[in-house]
Amino acid sequence: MELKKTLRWFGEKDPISLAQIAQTGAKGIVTALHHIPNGEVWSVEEILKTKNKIESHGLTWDVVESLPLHEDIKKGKPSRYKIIENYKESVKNLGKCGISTICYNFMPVLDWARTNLKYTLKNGTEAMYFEADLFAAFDIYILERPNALKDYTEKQIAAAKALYSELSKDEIKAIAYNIIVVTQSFIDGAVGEDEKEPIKIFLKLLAEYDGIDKEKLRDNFSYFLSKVIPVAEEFGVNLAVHPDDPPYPLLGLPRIVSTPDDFEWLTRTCPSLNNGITFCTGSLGARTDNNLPEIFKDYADRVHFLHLRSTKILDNGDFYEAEHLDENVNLAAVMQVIIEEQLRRKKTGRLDYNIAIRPDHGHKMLDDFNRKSNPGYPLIGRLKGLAELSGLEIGIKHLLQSKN
Ligand code: CS2
Ligand code: MN
Repeated sequence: MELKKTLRWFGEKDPISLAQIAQTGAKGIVTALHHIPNGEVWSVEEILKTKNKIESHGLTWDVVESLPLHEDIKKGKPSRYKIIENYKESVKNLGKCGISTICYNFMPVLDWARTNLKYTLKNGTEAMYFEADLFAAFDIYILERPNALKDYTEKQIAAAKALYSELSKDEIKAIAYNIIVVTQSFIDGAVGEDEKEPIKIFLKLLAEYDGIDKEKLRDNFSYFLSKVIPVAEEFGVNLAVHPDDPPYPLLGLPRIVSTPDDFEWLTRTCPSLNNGITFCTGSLGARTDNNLPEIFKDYADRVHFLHLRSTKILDNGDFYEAEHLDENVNLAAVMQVIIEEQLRRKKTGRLDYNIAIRPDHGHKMLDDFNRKSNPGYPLIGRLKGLAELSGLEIGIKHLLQSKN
């Protein structure tokens, strides 16, 4: 009885192939139909094409990441009706094809946010870094977001100003592009020719959330779940929301999947176990007040998928993605509660005890520098993470068995 080891594959455009992934020790694939525009139906035919391709490499398609949520759903626009109908159709089609776990997120405008995608660590590997003052400088001085000053302390504003004054034009552009293009590529893709255009588009996207506070966003989330979860139940599909990354509000946008209080709300608003969680330790671990093994235990029965990696938080509010078993997240403690949950599921006859895990992001290292990859998704760095997690699982299982 093993946890299902998976790696993410970004489809045909991913510079890393299924043939390469098949050699890493992963048995399963996490992917999406990236060629279908957000909001449109995933047909059985399209799902099966990808499923068959994956299976031809001796792998299985275990998790969809992501069946993305159109911004109109998060904003609660009237157009959400049709988009949610399409979402329900995709859920149904995935269920029919035997793909029963769907990861998605409910972060407005942004997905994960970092200021530096290539932070070099002492050993020469590269990690992704979030510099709090630089993010504030981006918000206040590069974006010039209206009302941005209200969201920072005087000390933060002074630090942001000092940082900004030292930046060259190229550096400013690079930071804006890192933050905007990376996050936006997860929304709609394209940015135009005009240099300033990404900033203009981005500000417009932010402005569309004027008047949408935490309560309103929760209402819109609740509405979505009330429509989709009954279909998920009927077709044996589990939805698994990914936590906010980082787990706190950014750019004046509310974030509602960050803390135990949020999970409590999520469970209360839609108690069905098909309304589940992607337990991402790297994201949740970017807050020191999130006790990960405790949160996991409280919501274990609705964790359908896991992203496992660590985060190193610095005193000044910065953080970076640490080695998988390192630093602020105690992955051994988390692995132990995962295994206990797996045993509990087995005992109580639940069929979904081989929970899928993936190493989430990885450091760029060694041969990764000779090969293209999406930010956070190099081959060797993730292979290393997967191997470490597999060893941890076997070690903890061995210890638990010898105790009993
Ligand atoms: C993912 C996120 O790449 C990642 O780190 O965790 O981009 C995203 O939030 C998830 O895919 C869920 O939609
Ligand atoms: Mn994650």
